[in-house]
Amino acid sequence: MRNLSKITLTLLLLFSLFLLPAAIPADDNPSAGYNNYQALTNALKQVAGQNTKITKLTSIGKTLKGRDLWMLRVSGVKGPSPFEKQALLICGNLEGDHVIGSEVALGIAKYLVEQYGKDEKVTRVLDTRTFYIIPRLNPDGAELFFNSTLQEYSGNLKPRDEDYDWLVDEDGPEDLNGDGMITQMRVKDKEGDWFIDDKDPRLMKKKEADTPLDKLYKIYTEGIDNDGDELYNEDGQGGFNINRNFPHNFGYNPKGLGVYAASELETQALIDFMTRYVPEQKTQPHKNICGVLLFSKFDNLAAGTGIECGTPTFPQPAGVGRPTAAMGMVFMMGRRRGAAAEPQLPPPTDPQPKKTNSGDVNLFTNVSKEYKEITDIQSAQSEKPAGSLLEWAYFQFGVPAFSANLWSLRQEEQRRPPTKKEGGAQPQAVQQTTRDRAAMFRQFQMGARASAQTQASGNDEQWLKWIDEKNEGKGFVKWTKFNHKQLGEVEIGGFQPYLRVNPPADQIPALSKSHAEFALSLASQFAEITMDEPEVKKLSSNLFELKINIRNKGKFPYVTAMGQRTRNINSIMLRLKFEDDKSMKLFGGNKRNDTSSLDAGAEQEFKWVIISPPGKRIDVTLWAMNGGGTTKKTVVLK
Ligand SMILES: [Ca+2]
Ligand SMILES: [Ca+2]
Ligand SMILES: [Ca+2]
Ligand SMILES: [Ca+2]
Repeated sequence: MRNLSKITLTLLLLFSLFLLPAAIPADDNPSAGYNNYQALTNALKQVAGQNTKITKLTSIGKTLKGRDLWMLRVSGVKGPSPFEKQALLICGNLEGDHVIGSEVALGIAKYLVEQYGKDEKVTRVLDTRTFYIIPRLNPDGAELFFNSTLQEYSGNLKPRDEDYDWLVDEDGPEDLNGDGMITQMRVKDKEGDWFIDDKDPRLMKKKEADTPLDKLYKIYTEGIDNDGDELYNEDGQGGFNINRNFPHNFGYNPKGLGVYAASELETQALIDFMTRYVPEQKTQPHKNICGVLLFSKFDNLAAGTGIECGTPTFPQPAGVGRPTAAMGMVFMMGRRRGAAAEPQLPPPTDPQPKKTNSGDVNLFTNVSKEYKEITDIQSAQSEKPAGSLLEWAYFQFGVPAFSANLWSLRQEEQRRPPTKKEGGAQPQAVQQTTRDRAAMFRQFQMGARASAQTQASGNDEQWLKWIDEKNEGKGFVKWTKFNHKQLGEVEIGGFQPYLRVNPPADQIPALSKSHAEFALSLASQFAEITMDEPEVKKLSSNLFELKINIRNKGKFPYVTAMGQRTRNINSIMLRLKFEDDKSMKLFGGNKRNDTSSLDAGAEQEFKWVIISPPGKRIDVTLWAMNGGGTTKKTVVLK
């Protein structure tokens, strides 16, 4: 009996050891140094509490799992109200796995609050501008980054039937080798599309016409076929990538069940925040947003300029014969593996604008140039967006919209002389760490030849090079044989989840600082509509001419060319109010004049002839919701 219980205990112990997920060493865990939802919430409350005169933390909505979508408003104490100042919306982490976006947005918020009243530029910009910072628009999806088993995934975890079999979330991936990560399985299969690279056995390459059949492999996400439909891990924890859910260039599929543009709570909350009408205020309080800065897997600052829409395609379920690096890849336009055939062509008569309006090209080009100067990020990887906030903000909301990828293989120009210590990297805002990964990364950036044009498999090669040369060989799970109960002998291996999406946390301070500087510069360029001192000319004893010049002192037009096309405009209004309507009359013209836009540096002259006894007063009001709010002046006719 004693022996038996000993054996049972040993067996139990062994069994429990087997069941325990092998946690990744803390040092190598990609989420080390990142904030999970609770930590982010605390951090935002702390930043807001540092200076309550200039901050306001509110929740713009809740996710399906009840998490708040935090929005921190930062606006200086001077100048007009936060609702009247031209505003920059900063939004990150729409793709669940792109957690770096939320960290940099948080870093910007910290920088603004800490430097207000200390740094001259921060103070000046905050006294004339408002920042709406929404660091994490997909907190449910982001929480996966902090799980004990790592799986790269972009969606928001809303249960969804991804393979249209009327079952929901019935076949997710499994960590078969117990290393705490969902990676890939490769299996010899004559019908496969992949073969092992001759030079690097880690690397899988797309088959060529002359590849021998016995060298071909199929690639699956790690796991078993739970529902016996011969598809592997085709329907795991569900949801939709918020950055593909916006109502412009949305990728629909007639078979799609229950997914439509702005179907997700997070998408709705953001659109509502930007456009909602508040009856008590008789206004749309956030229509003062003059530009959007997004942190996402798309990049139109270093990877290119302007916005060119991609072909909207509905995500296909993962499964047999379909090469996906992980379930998340299905949703990750930016990082889909391989030049997989994309049979869907854009509908020939799609009425949606898909390219930067020619009238706005210069604006985008100038901002990209400035971004590269400020951040020293000279290139980035990006695919073309479809259904992203980037597109909706520009093509529908009508404001300039920018997105920075923050972390991808880059090719840096060596513009500054190399420093001894870093052998070519420039140190400006880079934090020194014991291993100085930032410097190593920068060196790699200079050597890498990756670009948006590179094939996905080419990127894999570059990432392996980065792992070997700059990351101490860490980041790739070596292919190892595994006896799969359904597929027979397979090998499990591949890139560690999140490696190619989020940088090591020691990059966050430098990225935050450079992007805070860029955000400040971007916001300071918004249109500023001002009025010159009104000029009164006496034409006769009771006839006066009033002349008022309004001008745009900003570097951006009051309304983009795209905004004029979509008519999402708050026109510039100039209005006269007479002291005495009985004795004062307009000789032609109108008391209220509306102008739809004013180019950067442009001015417009308004003239009235007024019949009035001398000495009468006129109140002049200039109102420009996206140009600095209300300006009032009083004129005396004499
Ligand atoms: Ca299903
Ligand atoms: Ca695994
Ligand atoms: Ca299945
Ligand atoms: Ca499975």
